Amino acid sequence: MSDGFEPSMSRRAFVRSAMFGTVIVALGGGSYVLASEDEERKARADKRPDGRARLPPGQYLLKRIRPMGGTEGDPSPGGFRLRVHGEVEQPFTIDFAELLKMTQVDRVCDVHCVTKWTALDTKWTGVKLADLAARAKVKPAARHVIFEAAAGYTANVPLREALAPNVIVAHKYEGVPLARAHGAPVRVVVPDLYFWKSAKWITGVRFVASDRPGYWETRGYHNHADPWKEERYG
Ligand SMILES: Nc1nc2c(c(=O)[nH]1)N[C@H]1C(S)=C(S)[C@@H](COP(=O)(O)O)O[C@H]1N2
Ligand SMILES: [Mo]
Repeated sequence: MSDGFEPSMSRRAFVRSAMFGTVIVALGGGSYVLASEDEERKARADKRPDGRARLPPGQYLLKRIRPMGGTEGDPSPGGFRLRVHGEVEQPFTIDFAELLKMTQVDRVCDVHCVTKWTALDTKWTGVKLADLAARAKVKPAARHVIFEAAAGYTANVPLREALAPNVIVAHKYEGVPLARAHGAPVRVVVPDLYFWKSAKWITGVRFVASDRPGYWETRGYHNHADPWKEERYG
């Protein structure tokens, strides 16, 4: 969540006009690309099919997602195991090959980071979380989903929102295998909540009856994380 590049509005405007379209290398070493003023203006005016603003309040626009760090897991597909468990009738663990045998979907969606960048039309390939839930036969008692990832990272999402058709367990970004920094070999994408809910280096999906605030939710961030309500801090 930390960010070596947090310009004030005026400084950001300066940087934007001087540097849009160019790669900026942040203090942490990750690089990212600002969208042009024109693209940002368009996004601000645009509405989603559900009527919400394309650019949620307080957000600015990047051309693509920016690596935000975190403690990486084993990036090799060969080492990948995903455990689907908790309030389910048929818990299971699948490896990378088995994940690829499930129905694959492409999703194009906007993602919004609490550090205020948004990337539009990001393309992800993977398996719907709803398909994993159906395979495990989630019990009626389940109310929340806990994403479990490398080094003990977790993120909680209400069950109803986790089962939305745009929530996927992704192994490709923009048509190519996930980069290590973005969660290789497999991450979650929950586009309609701030991006910290989208656990990288995923190891488990746990269905629970009572909520369990995760890594950032227990460190001052909002339990729900709706970008249109600016649910940034708890
Ligand atoms: N396992 C794990 N997943 C994680 C994180 C993390 O530290 N560990 N950081 C989260 C945060 S704060 C953000 S903003 C997004 C960033 O994803 P990106 O680096 O692909 O942009 O990943 C989320 N998923
Ligand atoms: Mo973040």
